[in-house]
Parts: sequence; structure tokens; C-alpha cells
Amino acid sequence: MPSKKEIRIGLIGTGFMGRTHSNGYNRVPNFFPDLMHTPVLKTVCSRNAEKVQAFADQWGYESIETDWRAVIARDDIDAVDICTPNDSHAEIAIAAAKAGKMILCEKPLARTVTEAQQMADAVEKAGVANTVWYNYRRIPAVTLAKQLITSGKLGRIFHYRANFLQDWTISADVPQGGTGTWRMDVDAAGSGVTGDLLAHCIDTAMWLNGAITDVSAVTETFVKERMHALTGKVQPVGIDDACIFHCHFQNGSLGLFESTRYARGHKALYTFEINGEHASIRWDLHDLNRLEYFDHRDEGIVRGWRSIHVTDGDQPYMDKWWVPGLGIGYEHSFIHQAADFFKSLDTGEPCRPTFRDALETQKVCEAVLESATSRRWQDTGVEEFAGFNQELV
Ligand code: SOE
Repeated sequence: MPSKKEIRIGLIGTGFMGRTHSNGYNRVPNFFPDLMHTPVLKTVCSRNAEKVQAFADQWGYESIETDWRAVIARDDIDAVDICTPNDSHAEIAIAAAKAGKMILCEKPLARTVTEAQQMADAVEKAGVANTVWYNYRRIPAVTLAKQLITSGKLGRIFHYRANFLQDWTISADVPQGGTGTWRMDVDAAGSGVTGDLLAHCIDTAMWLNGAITDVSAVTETFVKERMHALTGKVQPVGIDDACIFHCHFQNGSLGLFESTRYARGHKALYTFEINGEHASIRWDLHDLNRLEYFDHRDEGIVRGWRSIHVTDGDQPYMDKWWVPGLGIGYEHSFIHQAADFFKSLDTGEPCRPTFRDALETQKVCEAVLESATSRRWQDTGVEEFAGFNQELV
């Protein structure tokens, strides 16, 4: 058997996402043994040496760094994985691209379209492999939804509806800024639920249903001031706590999206439903192995919503796992994305979503925020979604 090419990873950031990505890299060789590229966990970087060493020990990294620039300067790093808060994505990615490193960047790509554009331009100029971790595409039931749509089972699509609901910021005592709560600080995050949660919904939606061309949005910030974890000062809150928008897709269908961190009882309720001429599908992250499907062409006496348990070997990714009927989880979406990244190196095809695809998502997010401010419909500037009609790798 020909020997595999090692891709030496430098992970920057050791939070929640650093763990999901590390787990992804660790599992790939076990479950995707046919890939010709394979990860080596070379170094992990974070500012606190003691903490980053503990992370390296726990996840199997060979060495540590405390300055991201050192990771990029190393000759023994092929790919940089950016898991830091959003305000450092652009600087790190652009430097990494200039150094000729492949880049895997956590979502959202950036805080603004301007940053995202510079990042997409930088990776393309450098000609380096790149991907953005919009992981939900790679939950088998979501990938199956894509296959059903592409095969024409739904027919013409009329409606796309998505929600991403959480409840963790209702208390006014939750601070903004700092390690665990940087998502609450507009300078670090860029925006609130729009960039953090709706960005996922928008990525999935444009992949499944094509470009979102124009939007009309409303946002709200329910708690106007919060203490900043770094300064201890009470400061105005600059993020959107909740956002609702409706939109047109290029294919003529209508979209309705809602996201909030104030939906008491919901922790991470990401759902979508798509209604077509012949059939509808719906999916719910809390029951992620299931895809619900209704087909009007079924014989009348048995017509109804079917609940497809997406665990069979001929369904997406499931031939890699256990035996039919046994489910998988959230973490597997990251394992799948890591595997698809290495597969893209095998095939030479881009690993979607690329930085360019994620730039389009960023444009929709920015148009949503602009519309909420102006109280007018806003064009997104997305005329065509390059990743639409394409398989994942
Ligand atoms: C926020 O709570 C968050 O962790 C997002 O940042 C992730 O992208 C999402 O998948 C789950 O929720």
C-alpha cells in the first residue's frame, strides 16, 4: 500500500471548538482509513502555557506554542486550524496564507464582509487549500436532505424555514467579553446571533436551496448593558440578542429565519423545513439522526410524514460507522469535515464550504444587520452560491 502523506496540524485556540476539531483529527485515521492524507497533531497554541500544555496532553499534540505567529513561522506545520474568537480570524488567516499554509477556519469566517473578502482573496492568491467549519452540513441527515433535493424529489421549492434557538444569555448577570463569553462582545464577535447562529442556518440554506438575494430583518438587544469580563466595567451591549429575517432565494422561494438566545427551554434547537411542489423535508438538531420526509406522490392511504432514521450504510457517511440502526452524534459532523478536508487533498477538489463560499454567507449576515438598522429590504449581493449543486468535496 502506498504510504500516506502526513498533514502536520497547528491548532490555534483551545476552547470548545478546539476540542471538537481535535477530536475530529484523532478519529479520522480510525474511521476513514482509505484516505491518502492523514493528520499529525504537531502543535497547539494558546496564550496560557500551563493550560495549553494540559490541552496538548489531553488531545495528543506533540508540542505547544503561546504565540500564533510562532505556529505560522514553523516549517513543520502544513495546515493551520483557527479556533480563536472571531476578531483574530482575519489576521491569522491572512498571515497563514502568506506563509503558504493550508487553513481550516472556524465559523463565521470573519466579523465583516471586508475581513472575509480579504481572507478569501488571500487564500486564493496563495493557492492554499481552505475550508470553514460549517459543520452541520455533514450531519448525515442534513447531507441526505441535500441528496433528496438534488435528485429532484421535492420538485420546485416554495418555502425554506429555519430556526436556531438558545437560552443561555437571558440573565443580565452574564458578562460580555472574556474567555467564555466573548460571543457577547461585539468587538470580539462582530455580531450576536446573526454571525454565531444564523450564519449556520444561512450556510445550510444556501447549500440546499441556492443564493439568498435580498432580506428584510429585525433584531433586538434585550439586555442593553452588561459588565465586561476583562475591564469589570458595565458597558453598552453591541450585539444582537435575537434576529428574525425573511428573504427571497434566487430560485423564487421564500425564506423565514429566526434566531435568539432568549428562547427559554431551548439549548441549541436548530431546525429547518423545506416545502417543495412534490415533497417536504424537515430536520431537528435535537434528534439529529432523523430526517422527516413527506411525499405527496405516495399512495393516498399511506401518505404521511415518514421519519427516516439516517443510520443505514447507503446513507451519507454511515458506511464508516457502526451497523445499521445505531446513531451517531454532534461530534461526528466535525470528524466528517476533517475527513472531507483530507479527501479534498486526495482529489484536488475544494473542501466546501471554502473561504469564498463562507464570504457569501457573511454577505447575507451583513445585509441582515443592515436591514435591521435601516428597516428596509436589503440586497445581499449574492447572485449565485458557488457551493450550491455541488457535493461536499
Ligand atoms: C454558541 O453557543 C454555539 O456554540 C455556536 O458558536 C456554535 O457554532 C453552534 O454550533 C452551537 O452554539
